[in-house]
Amino acid sequence: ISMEYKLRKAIEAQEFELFYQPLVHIQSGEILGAEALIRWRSDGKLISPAEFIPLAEDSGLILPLGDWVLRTAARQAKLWQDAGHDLTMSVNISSRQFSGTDLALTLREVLLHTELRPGKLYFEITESMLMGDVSKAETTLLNLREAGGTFFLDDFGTGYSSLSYLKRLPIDGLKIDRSFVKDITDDPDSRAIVAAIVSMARTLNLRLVAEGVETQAQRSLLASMGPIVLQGYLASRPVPAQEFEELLAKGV
Ligand code: G
Ligand code: G
Ligand code: MN
Ligand code: NA
Repeated sequence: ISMEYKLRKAIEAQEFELFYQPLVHIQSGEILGAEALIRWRSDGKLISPAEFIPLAEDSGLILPLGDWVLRTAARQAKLWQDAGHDLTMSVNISSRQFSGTDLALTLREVLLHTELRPGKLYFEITESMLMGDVSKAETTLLNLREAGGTFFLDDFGTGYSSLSYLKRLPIDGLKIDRSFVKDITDDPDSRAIVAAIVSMARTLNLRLVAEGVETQAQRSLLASMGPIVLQGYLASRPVPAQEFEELLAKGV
């Protein structure tokens, strides 16, 4: 049986779950938001999105799957909002979803139905989705922003970032790729790259998240560089919603 067939069946059988990883204030550790990360529970074991997202993209199955992710994450965000938590919710958007025509429509509908506070739903997109036809990307972003979306560039620094498109496009923030964070304490080049990103973000008025923060040393160094939101195993791995609620109750 082909993997595509299994994936199609899994969508019908609703074998997917979202895990949530906290985004925290770098000094206080207060939970500011969550990134929704999809998991496939197949015969009791969890399959990583790294194994099926590429196939879902190639086959077009990412469209129904991405739709489910957005709706499910928004519904969860609403539950947490109703429980008194003021959190952002980040959702990864794949390139086919981004360039398709339905995303703005879905977003409008989702925001209308869930009554999430404005500006709380973040879309993570990658630099590669913006390259090529920048005018088209600009139109897409403006449509989505009008529908209520906020945009972060994921894995920032690994793509072909050009200052001109960062200035031109309606992007709200950057997520510093974890490959730079990983070496930040030992490698002067990584440190210099992160410092440059921090300075550029300040100039362009972009928010910053550091991905993959695993140690206190990385956290201290990042905290000394500027206002950066922390994400990574140091705070928590991605966890099921119920465990995320325990983090909200106990702190990270
Ligand atoms: O959570 P994990 O480290 O296993 O994620 C692996 C990759 O899969 C990451 O690049 C992540 O961005 C991507 N990913 C996780 N969840 C989703 C999702 O809901 N949609 C898309 N398009 N990608 C996702
Ligand atoms: O590509 P993207 O940034 O969306 O990937 C997110 C994934 O990165 C998460 O799903 C998670 O599995 C992984 N991740 C999150 N925090 C850490 C970390 O501190 N260290 C490592 N190695 N991976 C992480
Ligand atoms: Mn992401
Ligand atoms: Na990401």
